[in-house]
Amino acid sequence: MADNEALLTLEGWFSYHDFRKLDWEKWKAASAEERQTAIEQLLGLMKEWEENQTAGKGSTATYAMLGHKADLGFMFLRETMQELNEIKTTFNKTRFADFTRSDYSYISVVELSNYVNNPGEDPKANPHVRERLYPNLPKWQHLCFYPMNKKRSGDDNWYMMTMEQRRELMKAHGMTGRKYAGRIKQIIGGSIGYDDWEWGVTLFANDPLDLKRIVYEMRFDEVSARYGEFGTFLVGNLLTEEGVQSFLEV
Ligand code: 76R
Repeated sequence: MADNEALLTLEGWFSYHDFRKLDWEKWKAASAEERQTAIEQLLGLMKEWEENQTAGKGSTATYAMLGHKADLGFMFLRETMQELNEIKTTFNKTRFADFTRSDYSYISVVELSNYVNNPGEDPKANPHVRERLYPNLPKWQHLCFYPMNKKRSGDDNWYMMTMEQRRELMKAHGMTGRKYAGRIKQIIGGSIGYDDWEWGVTLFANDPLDLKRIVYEMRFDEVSARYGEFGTFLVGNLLTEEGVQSFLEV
């Protein structure tokens, strides 16, 4: 048992965000037949990802990303890191992958921290906890992803505070979060040891303004105002299997 209570995190599925750019010039120069083969291979993969989700062994989200940072955004949740790498390799072996470049990716593991818990119960036996550790990613209209740290600078050092102080701040954070119940679904991936930031935050919403509202409102919570440091933000629109054909039609 860890001496440091903060280390008593719960981990669920491993997570891989893959943000890809499409080489439109190359895509448009390809023959219609080549493009169709590539599209079918992509749709084939999407079907496999769907089957994996139906089998309860993971979950996948596919989004068309806005702006210059990426064209496609995939979020994969799987039981092992091996599977995450197989997904990457299988993807890269398709014809479709030849038209894309992975421009940004993020590795983490779905995490629940130990700031709010019910002492005495086996957390993994609780269906609500399991739902959060092994979430079915919702097919909501928008996804937002950004990485973040908790500050370690001068007097504002998250890691030098007591568990009680951190618990207090996280409680207030949770209260703000709860106001968005049913409108925002958030997945927190712990990425210490795996990637360049400490957490990867994924938010899903049907109303894109809810993404802006929650992130803005949280900026006023002490834990974000004082200790939050944020990386690059990406936002996307849901890309369904039906949407793929028209997205890629030239
Ligand atoms: O799990 C819980 O519901 C308990 C409360 C809770 C914890 C412990 C909680 C609730 N979060 C927790 C942990 Mn969160 N969260 C973020 C962001 O942009 C920003 O300022 C922050 C980015 C959002 C938008 C968000 C949403 N949360 C964390 C952690 C780990 C911290 C650590 O361990 O030190 C991070 C980095 C983080 C960041 N959070 C909620 C939400 C929402 C919507 C909720 C309410 C969930 C619910 O009640 O269903």
